Amino acid sequence: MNTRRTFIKNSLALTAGLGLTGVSCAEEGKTVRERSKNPKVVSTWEHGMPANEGAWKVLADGGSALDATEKGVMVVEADPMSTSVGLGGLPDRDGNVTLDACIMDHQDNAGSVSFLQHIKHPISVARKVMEETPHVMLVGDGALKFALDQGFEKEILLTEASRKEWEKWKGESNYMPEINAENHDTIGMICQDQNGNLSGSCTTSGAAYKMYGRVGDSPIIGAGLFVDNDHGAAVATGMGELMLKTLGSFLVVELIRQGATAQEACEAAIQRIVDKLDYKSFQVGYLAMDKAGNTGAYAIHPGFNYAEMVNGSNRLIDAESFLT
Ligand code: SD4
Repeated sequence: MNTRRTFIKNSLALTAGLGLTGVSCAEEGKTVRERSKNPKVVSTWEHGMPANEGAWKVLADGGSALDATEKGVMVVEADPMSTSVGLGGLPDRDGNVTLDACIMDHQDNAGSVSFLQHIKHPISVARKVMEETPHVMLVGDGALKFALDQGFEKEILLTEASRKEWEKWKGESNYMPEINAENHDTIGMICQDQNGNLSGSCTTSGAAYKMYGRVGDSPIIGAGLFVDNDHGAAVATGMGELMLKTLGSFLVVELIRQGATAQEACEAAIQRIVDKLDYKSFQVGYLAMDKAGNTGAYAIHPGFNYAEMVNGSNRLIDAESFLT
């Protein structure tokens, strides 16, 4: 029987498994963390640096974590030089740029779009899905129709540079996603505002040269992003199939909820992949923040980094990894 008593017992077993000792507990198995009210933003990869600056403008003005996390990743979506997100994203194997994005606020609201074409800011469409529809997720033509109805403009997202890369790829047509491709992959961002609220966003053009219709982890709530304002938030980057099979971002936040630090939770979620899946040829990176503003990050391979901005100061930090 699945009783609360069983749950607490399981939580304690998990907590013990993580080696969590010496934490203060208001209730068995629960770590007590004070909510931080010092705004903070973290986001994946080097392109997180300009994205954080975008988010910071909102946070420094006393804006919400939700507005900040949308505005922050929009900087990268609009950058044609970033070939893994929005405009200029590398296409699928048939030459279509198809985008995935999701957003989650501090009240457990979520919105997502997937397999969306022709719209430069999928994150803003995801937010509209969250705020203007009774649904969480719209895909493909339905997502495009909704975006156009909402006043978004149809644009050509395949840049000349990305088209040339695709033409080159077609020579061999070998689908083998690169580890840490150009050091910018999906952008995932977590913001905390002056009220201590957490929100997160995740946006990508997905794996370059994927099959037409392929959807990764990034638009899937719990895989590419999860926010639980009472405990913490997590985002993922890398080979989406691995996060989908382990529901990685949810797992990270759930472990934080059960008492792990953000760092321990990211490490445990990578360990889950290592224990169960063929991981050696693929990169996955998790980035997490708990409600006290503590961050954690961990990857399978070296090379994953993230940008952290607090008190107006932005810096790039190398994450640790399972393989060295
Ligand atoms: C995805 N996590 O769609 C994203 C980005 C990616 O290789 O594919 N990177 O899986």
